[in-house]
Amino acid sequence: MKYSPLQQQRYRYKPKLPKILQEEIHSIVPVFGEKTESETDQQELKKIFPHTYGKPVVSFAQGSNQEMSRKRNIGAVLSGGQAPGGHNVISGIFDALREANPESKLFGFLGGPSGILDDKLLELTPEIIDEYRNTGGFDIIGSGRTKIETKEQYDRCAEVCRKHSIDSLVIIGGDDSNTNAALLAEYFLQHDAGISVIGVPKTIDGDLKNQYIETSFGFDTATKTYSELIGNIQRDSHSARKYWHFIKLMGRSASHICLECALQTQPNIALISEEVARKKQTLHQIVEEISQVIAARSKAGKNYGVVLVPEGLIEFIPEMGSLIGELNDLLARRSDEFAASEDTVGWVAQALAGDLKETFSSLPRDIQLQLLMDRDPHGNVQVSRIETEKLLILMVEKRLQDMKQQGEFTGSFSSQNHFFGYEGRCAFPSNFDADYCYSLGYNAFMLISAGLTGYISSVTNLASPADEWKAGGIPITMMMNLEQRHGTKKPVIKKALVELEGAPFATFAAQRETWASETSFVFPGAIQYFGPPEVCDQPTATLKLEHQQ
Ligand code: FBP
Repeated sequence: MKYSPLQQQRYRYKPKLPKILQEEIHSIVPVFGEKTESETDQQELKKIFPHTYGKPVVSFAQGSNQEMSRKRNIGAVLSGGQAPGGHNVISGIFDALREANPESKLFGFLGGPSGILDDKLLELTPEIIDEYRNTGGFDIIGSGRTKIETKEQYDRCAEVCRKHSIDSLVIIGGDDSNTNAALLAEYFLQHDAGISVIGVPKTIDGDLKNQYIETSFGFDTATKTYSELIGNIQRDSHSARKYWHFIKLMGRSASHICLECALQTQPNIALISEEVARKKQTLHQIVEEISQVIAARSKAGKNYGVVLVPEGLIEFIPEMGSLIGELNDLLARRSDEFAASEDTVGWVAQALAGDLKETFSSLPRDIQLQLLMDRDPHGNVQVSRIETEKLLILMVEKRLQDMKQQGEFTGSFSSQNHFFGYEGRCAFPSNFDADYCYSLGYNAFMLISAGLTGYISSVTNLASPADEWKAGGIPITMMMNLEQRHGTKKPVIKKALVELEGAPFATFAAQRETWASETSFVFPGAIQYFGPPEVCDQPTATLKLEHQQ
């Protein structure tokens, strides 16, 4: 294997830990706080989680801890989409585990949660761990989107863990994976399996967050990577002055990524799905707003600009959301007929009725086909595969032609489309993510050694230097509510969408008119790993603004 000079340097980087976790590991004890409650549905959740609901918040303090030395075997699983820093979560668990007892072992289940069910695992040795420290990607053990949610699957997990004497599982995933981690923890307790389950908050989307999970890991690096690329495109656009760039940014549902990138780069337009939903904006209204900005800039001689489009937008536009909901249902209900049809678009168009039929039929054929592509394991349409940015370009082009005929637009409109998603998910983690992930992993071990299960690793006070971060954990049930899924009410972790009353959105909203008419582009440049802290160790604008609130 040939290592780039950067990779060789990153191997030498020593991630920072919160002060308390810098203590000799046998001198750290858990401190239990108040009992917890979920925000809503307390009684129902108590019934679903009789053993794990209401447990206290935990933090750590100095004290002698003999329990720490117990020999343990831990299994780690990476679940869902890649996010920069996953390897550091694993190295954090490994280092803590070995410091506590050099005979303890860490196993990695291969290819995500299915690795447990298929009994595919790898013992992670110091040599393997060292090869992945501070690097991006999940390739140390791979990831996957298999859901573990049935009684048979839970029993199989227990059987495989017992076979390898694994006493604890660390599930590194997003809201769905952590929901399933909580259900598994409860099941293991109910059935005396003797296996604890700890979650770690992962997702570049940034939508797994609350008071105790200030950000999910990977969001920092991914948004800095996209912002670098957006900044570069803005500079190109400002130099050539001939293109409008429409850039779709990843984020399955929430617009946190788009908002953070807008705060970092100050584009002419950034759409925020949550605002579109709140204002019940139609696709035509969105197109009208974009076209008006283009026409106004054109009058000032500026036939160029940048528009940021969040990946999840399509589902937040009311008529498109209804259409997608109906398509999800239709394709699940009449899957055989759909599969047998030669003209899938035609079959769907005749199966829809009223406004939904009209909306579907008005879309370009490529978009119609993209809306019909395979659903993910949760039954959701795969928004990363829908070319919303191209749809907007086509509609804006058409609207500008109409405006031209009416003399409302006299300039030119040439466009380029981009999608930034996979470019950011496996980047070398920023110093922030390298430190945060290592701390989350190290801390996950601390929760295991405190005898806890059904908890998620929590590292807070993240807008301050790492030394001042606080380590602890909260029961996953605390973050849950009941939601309607496939006709039944299910316990799930509430997805954190962009808060329109929050400081990040307010800061953006206060400046966007200026950004639209003037050219206020900011060029953040590439992530820096070595150099002054004000360049290398800054958290996201979202985190900073949320901490100022
Ligand atoms: P997670 O929620 O699993 O972290 O993944 C989020 C995400 O990166 C979304 O932003 C995107 O829509 C999706 O994964 C893409 O999934 P895939 O990698 O399967 O194409």
